[in-house]
Amino acid sequence: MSNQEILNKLRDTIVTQDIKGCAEAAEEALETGISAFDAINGGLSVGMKIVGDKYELGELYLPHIMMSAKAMDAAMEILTPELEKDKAGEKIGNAITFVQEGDIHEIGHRLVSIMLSVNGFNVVDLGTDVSNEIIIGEIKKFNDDTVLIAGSALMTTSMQGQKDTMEALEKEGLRKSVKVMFGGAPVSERWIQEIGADATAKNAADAARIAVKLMT
Ligand code: HCB
Repeated sequence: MSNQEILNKLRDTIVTQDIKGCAEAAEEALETGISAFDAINGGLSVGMKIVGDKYELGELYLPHIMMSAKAMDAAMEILTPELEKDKAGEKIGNAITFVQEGDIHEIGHRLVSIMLSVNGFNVVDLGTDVSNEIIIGEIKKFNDDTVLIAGSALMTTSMQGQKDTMEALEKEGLRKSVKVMFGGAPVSERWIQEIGADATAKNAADAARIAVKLMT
């Protein structure tokens, strides 16, 4: 089987919610020499995008999406240790990652957290549904040392919380020491400018590249 066929298999097992098949395809990808990174970006993420589109068209329903997410988890369990093997030796800095309050979409957030960690960040992962009080509390633990925050929001409602985070940073006098990157499907460059954040990224690899740039 060619590399592209294996990537397609990863994609299709996400779309058809084939949890066991997805884990097997992840193993097969690694055995064939496909990097964990390519398996995620060229296979799993492509599948998840198709699932999202099908959900929007009413061709798939919530239970299907939940099963696709489980298939992604099964593959990520196999691929994550491989990503961590490529961890950069050089330490870039500290990063706090989270999903905004009210939002439990964690797949993209987890990918971003992993990619930051692999690229030299010491990552404090606060998980999903995180309030601004908790975010501010974590930032304060760094005592004015520069820290990157990388927040995700997948819904237009939770995206509003990013604006509140910016206001809280200003109010607490923390804005100067914090680099702010926000992402998630609804987040645009225009939104980033509107709320006065520093950057966004379309995927986890870009997020890591941009984060390194912001911190160096
Ligand atoms: Co969910 N859901 N969902 N969902 N869901 C979305 C997000 C909709 C767009 C689907 C739709 O209606 N078209 C929609 C939001 C609409 C809106 O507000 N505009 C939606 C809705 C409405 C809901 C519920 C309210 C449904 C309901 O209950 N009626 C509910 C919300 C619950 C809640 O959060 N309170 C819900 C639930 C679910 C699950 C649980 C079934 C499941 C999540 C499972 C999980 O995470 N464990 C789910 C999923 C999977 C999706 C879709 C299909 C895919 C999201 C995903 O994982 N994408 C999504 C449709 C879509 O996005 N097109 C749909 C794949 C990842 C890899 O992409 O964009 O998250 P990503 O991350 C990228 C990128 O954005 C960037 O890098 C990542 C990696 O490449 N990035 C960053 C992300 N964060 C970054 C941070 C940075 O600093 C920088 C870059």
